[in-house]
Amino acid sequence: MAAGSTFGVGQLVAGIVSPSAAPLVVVGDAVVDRVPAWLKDAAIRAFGAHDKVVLLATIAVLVALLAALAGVLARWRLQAGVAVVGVLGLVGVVAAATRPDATTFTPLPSALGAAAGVYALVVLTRRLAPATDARRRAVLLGGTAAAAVLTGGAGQYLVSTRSAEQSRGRVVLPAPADPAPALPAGLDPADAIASGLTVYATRTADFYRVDTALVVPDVVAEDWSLRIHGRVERELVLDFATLLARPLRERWITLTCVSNEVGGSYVGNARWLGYPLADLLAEVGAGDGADMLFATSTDGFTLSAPLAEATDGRDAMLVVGMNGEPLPREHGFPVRMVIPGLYGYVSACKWITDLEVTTFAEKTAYWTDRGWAAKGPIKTASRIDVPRSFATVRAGRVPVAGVAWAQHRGVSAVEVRVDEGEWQPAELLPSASSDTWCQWVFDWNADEPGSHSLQVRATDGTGEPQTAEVVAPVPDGSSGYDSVTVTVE
Ligand SMILES: Nc1nc2c(c(=O)[nH]1)N[C@H]1C(S)=C(S)[C@@H](COP(=O)(O)O)O[C@H]1N2
Ligand SMILES: [Mo]
Repeated sequence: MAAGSTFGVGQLVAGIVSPSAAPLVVVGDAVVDRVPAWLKDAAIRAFGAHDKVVLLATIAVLVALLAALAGVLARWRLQAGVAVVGVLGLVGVVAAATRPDATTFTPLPSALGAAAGVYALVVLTRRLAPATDARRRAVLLGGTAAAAVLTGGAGQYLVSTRSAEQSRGRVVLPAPADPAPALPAGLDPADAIASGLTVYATRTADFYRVDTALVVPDVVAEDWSLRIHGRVERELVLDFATLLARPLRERWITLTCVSNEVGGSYVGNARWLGYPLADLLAEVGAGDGADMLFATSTDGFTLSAPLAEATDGRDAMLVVGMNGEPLPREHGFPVRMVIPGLYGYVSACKWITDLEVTTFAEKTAYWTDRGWAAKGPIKTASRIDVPRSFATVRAGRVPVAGVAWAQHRGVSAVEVRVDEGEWQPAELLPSASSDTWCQWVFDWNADEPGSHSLQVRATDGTGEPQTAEVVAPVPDGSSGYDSVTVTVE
């Protein structure tokens, strides 16, 4: 009963403080962070997507056993029982205080929950002397249980209204002060799309997702804030309402992952609504020898973005909207970064909560510590979508089509060659800006039956052709020509 009170009160306080501060959740997260990699891998192998549920259930069973022990001990010596509940509370408090996103309030649910547990244990032990009559016993135990269920239920209700999904439902994005340009005519030619060409504007539901988060971070917009500090003249703490009240800019920008293989699908184009990073950095007086923005997300992920690219006039933004809607949770709700021209791992911090103006000499970020380059400009790339590799096509005119990107430099030409022959120009379709990919189409006169290879290459806006050098994604992005093999009948 005392343990029940602990969780009831803990949940209620978590409902007020923050859902992720609930005692069971902080302990679970702390365990996930501390278990050795081999055990983590074994758990994922054994339980798959249920690993988190199994972990929480295991902790709950352990706590229930310890609670029973505390109850038995308390009958013998009250202090011994109190000590067990106290130690449990302390474990919760320490776990809470050491979360990467901990605030002064994070340990509160565990601390107040433990206090309630100790109080219940003391009162129940004193009043439930062996001679207590059955009615009085029932009233005391029933009352404690009801109080635990009521506080826990109220806490659960508060937690649900404070979940990120509910918070997202409450967000009303303002109209952009500086809207995205209308898309040019001639995109998405119907016949090429029908045969498999990627659409220019990626649907949000189809947008690739890459991150290190085991579970999507649950960030409530009303609780969110971003601290901008480091080599600045004045620190700034920005909350969500203040950010939305600023004049926002909307732009089409194509995101690409550094781990995208040649011909791969970790690339997508969306309409992002946000506030210019350059304006924010000017406001705080960023400088003092800084050359890097060190961004941290609520779940502890970090990235290093070169300051030069964030402030050179391109549409580097603190983003709140994607395709006319609040950011989806898995794409960083409530706020993420986007910098055109840089791979996501050095520019697109989701669930961002801290931005330090610093130097590459002073700090290294998550992926750099794991062998990836500290800076990640996007390499010029092109991809063949149609025909699919190993397709069989009828002899005659065969439509070939795909996409090409060289964000911020733009794509000036796309060429196709058949069986490593002469490069022939493809038709480049228009795009919103040099910060997005563009579609291309090529009419192949396939008159020779048999197996043929098709290759593509793009030239960027500076006139530099895409490199033929075949390299794997590690450490700074893949390169080489995309190719497909088709059979002409
Ligand atoms: N917090 C956080 N932000 C992150 C990452 C991450 O693991 N955690 N991954 C980055 C990488 S590698 C890429 S490619 C982009 C992908 O953004 P998307 O999932 O919205 O497509 O997010 C970037 N931002
Ligand atoms: Mo990435």
